[in-house]
Amino acid sequence: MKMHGDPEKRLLEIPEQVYPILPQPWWKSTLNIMQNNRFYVVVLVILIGTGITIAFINRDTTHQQNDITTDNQGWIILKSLGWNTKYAADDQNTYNDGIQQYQSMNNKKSQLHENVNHMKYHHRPTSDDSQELSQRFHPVNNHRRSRALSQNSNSITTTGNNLSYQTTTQTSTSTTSKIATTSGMNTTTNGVEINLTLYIDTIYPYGKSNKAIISANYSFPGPPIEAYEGDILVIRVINQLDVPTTMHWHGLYQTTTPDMDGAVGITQCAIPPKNEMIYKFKAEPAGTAWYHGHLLERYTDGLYGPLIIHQRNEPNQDKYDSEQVLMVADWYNLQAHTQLLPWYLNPNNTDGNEPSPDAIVVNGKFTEALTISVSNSARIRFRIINTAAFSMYTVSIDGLPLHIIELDQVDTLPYTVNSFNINVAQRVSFYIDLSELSLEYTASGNLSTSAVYIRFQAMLSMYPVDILNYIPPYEQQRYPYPTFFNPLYLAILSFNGTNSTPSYTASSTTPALQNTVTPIDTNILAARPFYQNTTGIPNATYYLSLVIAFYTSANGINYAYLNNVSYSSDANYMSMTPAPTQGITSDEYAPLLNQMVTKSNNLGIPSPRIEPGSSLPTVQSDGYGHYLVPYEAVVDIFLNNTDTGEHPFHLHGHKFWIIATSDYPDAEFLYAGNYIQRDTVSVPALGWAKIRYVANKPGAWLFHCHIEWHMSAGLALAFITSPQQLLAEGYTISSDEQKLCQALQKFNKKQNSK
Ligand SMILES: [Cu+2]
Repeated sequence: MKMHGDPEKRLLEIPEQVYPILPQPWWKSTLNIMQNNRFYVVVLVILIGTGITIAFINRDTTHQQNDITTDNQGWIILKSLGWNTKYAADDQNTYNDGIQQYQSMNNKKSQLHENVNHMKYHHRPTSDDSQELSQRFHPVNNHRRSRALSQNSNSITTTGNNLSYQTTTQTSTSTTSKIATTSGMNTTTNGVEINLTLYIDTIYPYGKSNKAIISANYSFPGPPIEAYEGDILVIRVINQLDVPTTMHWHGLYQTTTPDMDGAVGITQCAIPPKNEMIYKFKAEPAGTAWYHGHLLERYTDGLYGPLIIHQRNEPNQDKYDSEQVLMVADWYNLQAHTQLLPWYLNPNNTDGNEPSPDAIVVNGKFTEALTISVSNSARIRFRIINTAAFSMYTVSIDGLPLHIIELDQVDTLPYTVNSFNINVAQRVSFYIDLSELSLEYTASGNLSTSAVYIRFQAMLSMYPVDILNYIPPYEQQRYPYPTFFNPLYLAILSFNGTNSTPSYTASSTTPALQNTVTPIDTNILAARPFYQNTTGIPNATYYLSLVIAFYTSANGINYAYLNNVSYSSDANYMSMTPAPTQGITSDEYAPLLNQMVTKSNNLGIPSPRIEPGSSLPTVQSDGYGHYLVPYEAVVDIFLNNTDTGEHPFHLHGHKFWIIATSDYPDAEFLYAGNYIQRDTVSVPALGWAKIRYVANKPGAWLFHCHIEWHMSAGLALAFITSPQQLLAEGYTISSDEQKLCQALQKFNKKQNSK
C-alpha cells in the first residue's frame, strides 16, 4: 500500500463516453409497449411535450451546469411509462400485494424535477413471510395504484402507518398532474428497482451559499429508498458527475453479495463518469439505513439519502401511527475534495484542524426552514440519521419525551430520554406521543402553542476553533473558516396541520423535562435490544487491539493512524496497474475483493497468533492495514483512542455488539450476554470501546472512522475474511465488475495522458 503523500487530486474533466450508459436495448421494449398501448403513447407524447415545455420555461441562471437536458428527462419519463404500461399489461393476473406511493422529496424548481423525485414505492405487508423469496414478491396491482394517482393528482399520499419524508415546508403551487415515475416492483427481479442518476446541481438551498451540490435524480438529499426486509433491491447508479464515484449502502449486510458494498478499492472499481453500475442486493436487516457516496468525500457535498427497510411486523408498531425521516448533516460552503481537503491535509495545518462546517442542514433545509406537520397523527416515529461529515449532535423536542426504539437497524425496548447524542453515521429511531406534551406547552400550563421546536445542537467541543467567538476579522486568517455557523439548529414540529410556528422564543438550551432519564452515552448502551438472544452471545475466539492516533508524518502532514498505519484506498481512483502476484495491495490496484479471488493463497498476511497480554489469538495484518480474519471467527476489537476527539467507527456488512466503552465500563457486566448491537460505535475521546463481531461473511470489509476528514487522513483498515471460504461459496468476479474496471482503466489512462 502506498502511504499518504499526495492528498491533492485533480478535479477531472468530463471525458467522452467510455462505456455505454444504457447497454440494454431499452428502446426496443418501449417500442413494443407503444404498439400495444396506444393510449399510453398519446399520454406519453403529451407528457414529453409538457415536460420539454416546462423544462424550457424553468431554465434559469442557477442551472447553468449540467442542467436537465430533454434527452435525459425524456429518457426517464419514457422509462417510467414503459414500466407503468408493463404493469398495466399484467393486470389480468391475480395479485396479492399492492404498492403504495408516497409524496416525498424536495419541491424542486420545475415540475420535471419533481417528476424525477417521486420514486418511492412501498410494498404492502403480507401475512405470509415464510414463503420462499421468489414467491414473496408479487407483481404490482396497477389498478390500485392508478386510482390512487388519479384521486390525488397533485399529492400522492397513503394512509396508515407510512413514512413521510419531509424535506421542505414549501408546497407546490403547480396544478399540473405529477407523473408516476420509476420503478417500484419489477416482475423479473422480484424486488424494488430504482435509478439513481448523480448530477452536479446548483440549487443553492441556502442564500448565503452558492456551492454546487451533488444530487441524486436532482434531489438533495437523495430520494428515499424503501423496501421490505428480504426484498431484492436493484439500484442503477448512473454517474453524471465529473469524477468517478460509488455508492455504499450503509448498514446493509450484503450477505453473499460482498461486491455490492460500494467501497472503492475494497469491493469494486469506481464508476467512471458517464458510466453506471447496477447494485443488486437483499434488503436486510430491517431498520433505518442510508446510502452515500464512498469516494472523494462526495457525501460531504450532498451525495446521501435514506434507505428505510420495513418489517412486515414492526416490533414497536403499536406505539406510533406515522413516520418521519430527519437527516442531519454539516453544510460546508466549499467543495470537500478540491477545496477543504487540500487545506486539511497540508503541512500548514500541523495541528490537523478539521474544516469546521458553515451550517447545519436537516433534510437539506437550513435552520428554521423545515416544518414537520403532523395533523393526522399524535404518535410519530422519527428516524434520525446523522449524515454529517464531521459533527455530532444532541437531539431533543421541546416538551416531549423521546422513546427510543431503534439504534442502527437494531430494535430496542422503548427507552425514554429527554435528549440523546448521535455521532456521524449513527441512526436513532424514537417515537413521541403528543398527549405527553409537557404542561408548560399546553393550554392548561403557562404557554399554549400548536408547535414546538425540534432541536439539533452541535457539540461545540469537537470543533478545532472556538466557533462562537470566531468572528471576523480573524486573528489568524485560517482558511477555510466558518462564516455563519450557528450550533443550534431548529426545526418546527407543527401539530395542527397549518404549518404553525411555536408561540414561544427558542431558548439556547434544551428545556428540562420531568420523568425522563438523561442519556448515559452516545452509544446509548443502556437501551436494551428488543429481541434478546436466549443463548446469549458467542464468546470471543480472536482478539484485535487497535490504537487510534494522529501525528505528523515525514512530509509534514498530520495523518491518522490505526496501529501506526495510515490507510489509503482511493488515491488516483486506483490506476489499475497489474497488481503484484504476492501480497494483497490496495490504493493503486484492483479491488481487494478481486485480489482475494486471483491470489487467495498469496495474500501475504500472517495467520492469527497468541500475543503477550491476550489469551486469544490475535488477528494479524500485513503491515498495510489488511487484517486476515478466519471464517466465523468471533473477534473482540479493543479500540484505544489516544486522540482528544471522539471517533465514530463503522464496520461494513456487519453489526457488532458494543460490550462497553470508557464512558460506561460497567455495561460489560450489567448487560453480559445481552449487549446492544450497532454498526457504528462512538469511541470516546482519550477513551476506549470494546466491540465483538462474528466474521460470518467472506469478503473484504472496511472498518473506519466515519468522519470524512479522518477517513481521508487514513483512519481505516480492511478486514479480509477468508478468501478460501469466498471461493468455496462459488464467488467469482462478475463480468459487470470486469467491464467497470476496464472502463475505469480507460478513464484513468485518458486522464493521465492529458
Ligand atoms: Cu474520526
